[in-house]
Amino acid sequence: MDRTNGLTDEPPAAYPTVPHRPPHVPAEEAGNRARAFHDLMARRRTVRDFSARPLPDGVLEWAVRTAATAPSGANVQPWRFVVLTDPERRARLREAAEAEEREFYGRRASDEWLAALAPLGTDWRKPFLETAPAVIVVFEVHKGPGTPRPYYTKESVGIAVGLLLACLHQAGLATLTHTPSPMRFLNEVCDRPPEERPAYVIPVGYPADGARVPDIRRKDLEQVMVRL
Ligand code: IYR
Repeated sequence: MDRTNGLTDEPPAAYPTVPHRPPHVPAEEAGNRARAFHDLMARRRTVRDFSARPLPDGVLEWAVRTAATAPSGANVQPWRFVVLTDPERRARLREAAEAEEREFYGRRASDEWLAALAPLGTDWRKPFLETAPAVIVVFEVHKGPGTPRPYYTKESVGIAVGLLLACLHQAGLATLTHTPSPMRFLNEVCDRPPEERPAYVIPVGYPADGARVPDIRRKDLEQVMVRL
């Protein structure tokens, strides 16, 4: 029987089932566990100043494995995580990204968009693409030779990236969710085929000593949750 896990054009007729083994959390502990996770995640911040301190062995691999546990449409798992650590490759990435960003900030972005970004102080310069010890470029994998048609691709990849950021954060690392636009240059920089569409560029590393972040606030629960 074909047991290819939906990764080819020939899906299996039906998956066999196995008992579900969720982690056991006593009901009286659930609130504490949820709150502890919140307190950890609330300290995650997008960082733009990275140190060159190397990453501990194995963390990137565990983070990508974690991301790859995300739910996906029809279990197609339509993601590719390209991990760039080679300095020469990251220099190419920076050069190409900055060329796009110069166009974005100088020409393409509307005044409204630039005004929305102004409080963050971002500009076309992307030194973090070289200073961070690793950059993960996340691709959506669309239908191509040897890859099946995915469903809910953006949703699936977005959830995977959420898990990736959460895993890296709880390992003590900082990330930046960078979105150069347009992104097609990333196929060439990362040697990926056209059915793979770049979606996120994520520098990973330790924050620089004394790194500062904007004093932004998250919305209150009442602003984001509606009870019916
Ligand atoms: N991609 C550009 C611009 C940018 C857009 C948004 I929306 C941000 O939240 C931050 C930056 C850049 O990376 O600078």
